[in-house]
This record gives sequence, structure tokens and C-alpha cells, in this order.
Amino acid sequence: MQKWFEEAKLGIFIHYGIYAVDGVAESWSFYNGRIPYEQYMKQLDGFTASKYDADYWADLIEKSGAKYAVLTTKHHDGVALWDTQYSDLNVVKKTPAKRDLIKEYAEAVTKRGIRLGMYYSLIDWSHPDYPSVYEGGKVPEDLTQVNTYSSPVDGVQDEEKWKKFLQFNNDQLKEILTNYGKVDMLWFDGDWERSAEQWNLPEFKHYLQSFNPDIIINSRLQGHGDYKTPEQGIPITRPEGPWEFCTTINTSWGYVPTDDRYKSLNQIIRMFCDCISMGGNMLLDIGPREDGTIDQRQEDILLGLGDWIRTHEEA
Ligand code: FUL
Repeated sequence: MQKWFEEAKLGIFIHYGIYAVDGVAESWSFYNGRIPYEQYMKQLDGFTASKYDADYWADLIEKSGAKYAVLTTKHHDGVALWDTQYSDLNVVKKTPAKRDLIKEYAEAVTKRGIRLGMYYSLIDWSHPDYPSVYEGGKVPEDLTQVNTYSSPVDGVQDEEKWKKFLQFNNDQLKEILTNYGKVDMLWFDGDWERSAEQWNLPEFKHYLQSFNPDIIINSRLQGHGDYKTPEQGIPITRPEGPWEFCTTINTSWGYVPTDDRYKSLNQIIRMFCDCISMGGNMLLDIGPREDGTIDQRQEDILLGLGDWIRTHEEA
């Protein structure tokens, strides 16, 4: 494990995507049938990033005391934050933002010596070659009761499609790993829908390491990653090996304006102490608005945490 990760203690997670337009849950809102897929994708038209200023984000991250940042380059909805040549479903081609949002983020973060992390969803609920799964591998009799995003049209795993899909992930990841300078960390998500064999592990990991042998990869890779990522609940006893606890600042990952169940600064500090006392890092999430600005309550917590860290470092 890289020394910088072991010593980092705090990272900032950023869930930024079209879901901030209507303030709905990232990807899950259509998957869980809360809104139709078409309505979810309508948010593309309202995603402007008009006040997006990556330097402002990076300043805030620096002031929070964090040593690394992780941005959602593509969530399960399949909407890429960069101009990927492998799919038109990206904010440059499909939204009024018309900008590569990763580029500015990577520059701002790297310039400040903050380690650069990229979140990438392995599953893509918009991709035509992504054959999803039925529970237990069986085609249910009543298809109207099944979630279409986790169900293959014909009920069978089409090997050709699957191979194409894996190649698609590899191609997109190559763009992420070669277009923005040195990427320090890859944060995968969504491995649960397939086995290690289907994700072609450990070859997939070797492929990623070929771009940067020092890259740190989280363990949402059917156990083939470098560190564990417990989510929303701090482990009771010290986990074995390197680990990182990821948590929301209120109860949502992305920007949901109606979610005012914010954790207090004291709660966040307490969670942070629990993590670092057991040798872990805390990855604290923020969800910027669609225009790129950050809710004052989120900003205040980051600044408060940074003040606390500085005071206690000096003491
Ligand atoms: C989960 C995802 O499904 C959530 O939407 C979120 O991104 C969280 C960090 O990981 O597995």
C-alpha cells in the first residue's frame, strides 16, 4: 500500500452528475422506479455546470485537511463527465455544460498536491451491451414485476455483448488514466452484479496497473483491490489491512435539496476520530449543485473539520 494513502486520514468524495438537476438519488431513482428512466435522462437538458470552478472545489478540499479527492467520473446511470469517444452519453455532447469536467478537476487538485482519485462505476445501466441479471439467473414469468435495468432482454448472458462491454470499460478507463496526468486512485463501484471471473480479474487489475504501477484501487473489485471500503457505518473493530470509511454528509450522495438531515460537525469529527484511531481513512462525501456550487452547509462542515484538524495537529 502506498505511504500517502496510509497517512492521508481524510479524503473528499464528490458525487457530481445530472441527478443534481432535479435533486434525485444518483442512478438509483430510476433503478428503484421512483421516476421513469426518460424523466431521469431529461435532466441532461438542465445540467449546465455554469458556475463550476474546480479551483474553488480544490481550495475547499485543501482547507478541509483532506489529502485526496475522488470524483464520480461516471455513475451507474452511464453519464460520463468527460468527452469520451466511446459513448455519446456524456456531459460534453449531451448537456448545456459542454465541458470536460474531469480536466478542470484534475488540474486544480493536482496543482495543490492533493492526490487525484476517480470513481468509476463498472456497471452501466444505460449501455446497450450491458446485459444485466435476473435474481438467481432465472427469467421470471411476470416481466412487468422486474426491474428492466437489472434484467437482460432475452434472459441469457450474451458472451459477445459481455466481451464488448468489458472492452468498453477498458477503453473508457484508458481515457481516464491517460488524459489527465497521473491518477493516484481508482474507486470502483457496482462489482456486485458479476463475479471476479466475469470481470476478468485479476487481468483487469493488471491492465489498470499498466498505466500506473503505483495506482491504488479500492476493493469493490470482488476482493481484488488494495483496501476495504465500508460504507455509511463505521466498523466496530479494527478491520484487517488498509481501509477507508465512506460516508454522506447528510443522507444523500448527490445533491438532494430536500435532504436536510445533515450530520453535525461534532458527529463528523467523532466519526473521523473513530476511523483514524483504528488506522483507517474517512472519505467524506459532498454533492455539488448542478451548476457546480456547493451548499453552504456542506462547505461549513468541510471548513470546520479543517479547522479542527489543524488545531489538533499543532497541539
Ligand atoms: C454505492 C452506490 O451505489 C451509491 O450510489 C454511491 O455511489 C456509493 C458511494 O456507492 O455502492
